[in-house]
Amino acid sequence: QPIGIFDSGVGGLTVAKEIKRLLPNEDLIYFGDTKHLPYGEKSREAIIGYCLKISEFLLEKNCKAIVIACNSATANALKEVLELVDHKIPVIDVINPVAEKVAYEIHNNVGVIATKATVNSGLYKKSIRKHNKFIKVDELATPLLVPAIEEGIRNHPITNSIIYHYLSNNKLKNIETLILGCTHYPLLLNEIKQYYGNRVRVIDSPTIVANQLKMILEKHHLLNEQKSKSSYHFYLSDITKNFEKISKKFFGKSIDLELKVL
Ligand code: DGN
Repeated sequence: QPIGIFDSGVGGLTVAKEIKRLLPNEDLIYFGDTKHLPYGEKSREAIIGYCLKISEFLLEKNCKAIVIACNSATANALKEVLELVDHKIPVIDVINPVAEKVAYEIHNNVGVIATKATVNSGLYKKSIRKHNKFIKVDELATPLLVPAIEEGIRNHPITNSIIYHYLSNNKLKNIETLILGCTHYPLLLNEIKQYYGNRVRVIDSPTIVANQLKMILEKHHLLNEQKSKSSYHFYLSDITKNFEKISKKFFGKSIDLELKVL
């Protein structure tokens, strides 16, 4: 049985890539809702509607676990996806495992950059402070980053200016730890690290999420122990050039991309 992973576009590939590395025997189905991108600008109701349709599709595909590889989807539709799935299979999100780890391991000021949909939900702050009331968490919406990444504008003065514009914001002035609260952002990790140098530690969210998935699969005896050639299947609600490019870079040239409008 495959693991189902979804995001609005290429962002979830940063999580899928880590899952592939950590769990090389597993088959993966990835759904990129490129037709409805960016989720970060959509209403809560719209995001819930997209996430429920995708989750139904992944259940039909007989997935043994679902990874919501999108912060905007987690922040707005986690409860609804959990209700739909109704404990039939595990659901892993990208906010709670990261928030929990940060709450226990970090003792300084934490900044979160994310889409508007995620920042408006306040879920990072709530989840971190549920475990650690003393941590200071500042969240900043950085909405121009996703369109730049989806346009494939990386390693470029335009993205560096956008990064400078956001990271120099007063809200993030005193942080010592940064959470990339959008699964697209690790694609700009080098540029973000360059801005900070050694001053700020950037949390490696995709690795935390992949480890959490592994732990949950182990707990439910769902890990695929046999060494076989794994299959990776990609469904997209709109096939875009940038998705083709990035998915091939992460998963190799021979992957299938299939159009699937839900
Ligand atoms: N990758 C998504 C996230 O983690 O929030 C959002 C991308 C988007 O659609 N704005």
